[in-house]
Amino acid sequence: MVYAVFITGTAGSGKSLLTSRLLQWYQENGNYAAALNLDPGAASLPYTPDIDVRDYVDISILMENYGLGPNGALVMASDMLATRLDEIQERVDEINPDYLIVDTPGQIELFAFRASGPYFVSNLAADNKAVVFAFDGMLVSSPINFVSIALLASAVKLRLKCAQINALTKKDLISDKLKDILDWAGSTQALESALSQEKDSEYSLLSKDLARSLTRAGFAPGLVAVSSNTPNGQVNLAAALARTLNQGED
Ligand SMILES: Nc1nc2c(ncn2[C@@H]2O[C@H](COP(=O)(O)OP(=O)(O)OP(=O)(O)O)[C@@H](O)[C@H]2O)c(=O)[nH]1
Ligand SMILES: [Mg+2]
Repeated sequence: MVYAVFITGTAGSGKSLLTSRLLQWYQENGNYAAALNLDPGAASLPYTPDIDVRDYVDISILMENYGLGPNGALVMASDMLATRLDEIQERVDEINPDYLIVDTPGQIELFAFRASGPYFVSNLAADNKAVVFAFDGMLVSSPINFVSIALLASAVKLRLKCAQINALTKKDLISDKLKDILDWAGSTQALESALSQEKDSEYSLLSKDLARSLTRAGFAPGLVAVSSNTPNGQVNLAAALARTLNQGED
C-alpha cells in the first residue's frame, strides 16, 4: 500500500517543516515513509528528500537558457513537472514507501492553478491520496483573513479534486487566538458573528456571504491544529490522515 500525502498551502505557511515532521512521525511509529520534494525553487529543506524535483529541473539553467527571471523560470519549471512524472513514478515504485509525503512549491498558484500540479496529483499512482492544506496560523488571525484563506483552500480543492484535510499551522505562535480560530472553523454562527463586528459593512457583507456559500457547498474547514515546533505536534494530523486514507478500505 502506498499512501500519497500532498502538503499544500500559501508561501511560508510551514509546508516543508510539516513535511519533515510528518516524515519523522511516521518513521518513529514504525511506518516506511519517504519524502518527495516538488518545489523546484527550494533553496534549502529541513529534511533530506528521497526524491527531489530539483534533480530533474534546474531553475538556474532555465533562467540562463531561456533568458527568464526567477518567476518565469519557476512557471516554466512547474509546467515541466508533468513531463517528469514517469521518472518520478519509477523512483516512487522503487522506494515503495507506506507513506509518500509530497512537499509542494511555495507558490501555490503555480502548483494548483496551472495544469501540471493537478495532472501530477491525479496521475501519480498510489493506493490512496490526500491533500493537506496549511492555513498559516499567522495569516488567519482575523475573521476576514480566515475567510480569504478558506476561499483559497476551497479553490485548491476544486483544482486538485482530492480528499483534503485543512491544517492550522504554527499553533505554538498563536496561543491567544487559537480558540477563536478553531471556533470560526467549526461553527458558521461563530464565524458570522465575528464577521458582523467588521466595521466596514461592505466587507462584512461580502465576507459573510462568501462564508455562507462555502458552508452551503459543504466546504467546512474543520481545522486540525498542528505545531512543527512541539514534539508530537503531528499526532492529530496523522490521525485525521489515517481516517481519510483508510476510507473505503477494511
Ligand atoms: N514557530 C513555528 N514556526 C514554524 C512552524 N512551521 C513553520 N515555521 C517556520 O515558518 C517558516 C516557513 O516554514 P517552511 O516550512 O519553510 O514553510 P513553506 O510553506 O515550506 O515555505 P515555502 O516553501 O517557502 O513557501 C520557517 O521559518 C519555519 O521555521 C511552526 O509550527 N511553529
Ligand atoms: Mg517549502
